[in-house]
Amino acid sequence: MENVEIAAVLEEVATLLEIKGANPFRIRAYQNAARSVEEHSTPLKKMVEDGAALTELPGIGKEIAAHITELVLEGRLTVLDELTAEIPSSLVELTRLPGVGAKKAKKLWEALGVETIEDLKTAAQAGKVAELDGFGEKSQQKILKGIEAYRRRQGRFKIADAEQHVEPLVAYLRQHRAVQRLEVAGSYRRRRETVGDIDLLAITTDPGPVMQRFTTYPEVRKVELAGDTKGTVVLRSGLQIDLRLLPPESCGAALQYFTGSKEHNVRLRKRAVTRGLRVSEYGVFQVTEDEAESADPFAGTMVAGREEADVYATLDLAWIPPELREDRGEIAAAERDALPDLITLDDLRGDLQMHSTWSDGKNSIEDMLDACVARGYDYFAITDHSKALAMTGGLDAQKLAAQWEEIDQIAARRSEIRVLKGMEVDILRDGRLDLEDEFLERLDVVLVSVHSLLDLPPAKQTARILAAIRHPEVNILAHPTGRQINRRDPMQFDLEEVLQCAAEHEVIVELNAHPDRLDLKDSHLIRAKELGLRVVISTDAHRIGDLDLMRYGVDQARRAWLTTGDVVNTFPLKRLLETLQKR
Ligand code: DGT
Ligand code: CA
Ligand code: CA
Ligand code: ZN
Repeated sequence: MENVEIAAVLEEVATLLEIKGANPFRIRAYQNAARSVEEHSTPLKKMVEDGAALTELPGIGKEIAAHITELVLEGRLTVLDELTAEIPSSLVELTRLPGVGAKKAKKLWEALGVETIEDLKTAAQAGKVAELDGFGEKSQQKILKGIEAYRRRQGRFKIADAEQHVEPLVAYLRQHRAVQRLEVAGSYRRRRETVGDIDLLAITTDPGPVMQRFTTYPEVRKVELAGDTKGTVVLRSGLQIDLRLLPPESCGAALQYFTGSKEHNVRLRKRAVTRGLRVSEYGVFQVTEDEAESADPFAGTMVAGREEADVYATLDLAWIPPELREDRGEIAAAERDALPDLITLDDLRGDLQMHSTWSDGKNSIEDMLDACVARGYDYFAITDHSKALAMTGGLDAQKLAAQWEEIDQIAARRSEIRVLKGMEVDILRDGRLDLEDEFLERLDVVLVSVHSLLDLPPAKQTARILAAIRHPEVNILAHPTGRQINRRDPMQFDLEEVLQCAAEHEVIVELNAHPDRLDLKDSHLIRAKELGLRVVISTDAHRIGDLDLMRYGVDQARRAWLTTGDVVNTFPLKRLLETLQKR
């Protein structure tokens, strides 16, 4: 159990006591203890295990020390259990809404039976909140607005959306003379598909003016915290930004620590302890037993801190690419010097899914060709929709044949790149394909995908997809789960069975690089690789600019440990064509 988790439990007890109407001194004691625990740099869990006196910490008396010990050793807390037997613990969340304190939460619960945010929304929409003593129409509206904003905050930003806000902020901060270095850490640096918040790191010997510049950034809507070493703001977009200020000698250690993931860091720290080292955001320190428990984060002898690679090196590990830092075996691999040689954007030689004006794309085939040449590709595939997608102007066999004539003409003039004839063929309800076999046979690359009836019963959906990928002409299963991040859940079907069948029939699975899709996602790709499947990273471009989305796909591929050998569009043309020529 981490210090932050202990602090959160103490905070929860404080809020429940407040709702209950307990003695204010008692409430304050829990709040102070929570803050003290959160700020303490040694894990309290370790202190408990070593029998150290928790009462040495500021704000921690005998009673709360006993609670922390119980929490660490038992994983539960009697006083919390007693409180939640009386008061629903979901009321704590209610108090995070603007205008709802402990007293009001209690009133809403007692008078209207409101226990959750959802209950509160229903009651407010029915006008019941306005009727309560001490609320009124105005505060009812405020609550409804607050719920909306809270929900939005809970939501995670897609990485591409976050970039829109992060890049200008980073540029703005780097302009400041006191900023020696500025890096983005957290899930953003690990290139997760969505981010909860942004963790910035500024290296400076003059923190005051840097914090000042941060909090006065024009896009800031709210300053949550502006301390000496840490600041938090919420931008107008709703994106929360944490900024930490550190001295140059801690730069690498801070970058390591705040990049996470938390699970990765926990494993790393365990490794450090067995070597008599203490790893924190300030550095790696050789410590005696006493120093290991010291409240001074610089206790002991500093053995690393300035460079991130040194943090790993002092733990006898190779530097680990951020995308791998999810505690999925990367530390064991780094120990054996067996980290994968991850794919990079430069490794890609082509793009195998894009649309043109023949269906719903915005650019002509030749425009797309120019754009692919500009990106240094050796080949690309035009893969317009088939006729079942009527709204996209999907092509029937006759139109497809006409498209081939155009492709042949262009190819005759433009030998600098190879245009592959492809199609994104719809998988019909019963698993048949939306194009006749004699045309499928003549395509260079056949993609199949589900665009309709995404909510078939799982067994039917699975059978439908299996039937399609068993077709001997099929090369690629495009955007296999159909999800759209933060918008549409993946289809319900047996992905494992589909992956196994794809492996058996030499069907390549797509990693759709569009940041709204990223489908398959990292964990699925890891499984695909285990099953010996090949992957293709494609942009699904509908206009020239979309071709640049490739990098999001590469990020996701790196998170899945993929190398060039796993990804077919890193292959030279000849090898790619052989791979597409099944059987
Ligand atoms: P997010 O923001 O939900 O997308 O995910 P992260 O990974 O960016 O998480 P965040 O912002 O809460 O924290 C940033 C990094 O700081 C995290 O990846 C690792 C580090 N960190 C935060 N809390 C703890 C902690 O309690 N223990 C350890 N070891 N590291 C932590
Ligand atoms: Ca974060
Ligand atoms: Ca954060
Ligand atoms: Zn599609």
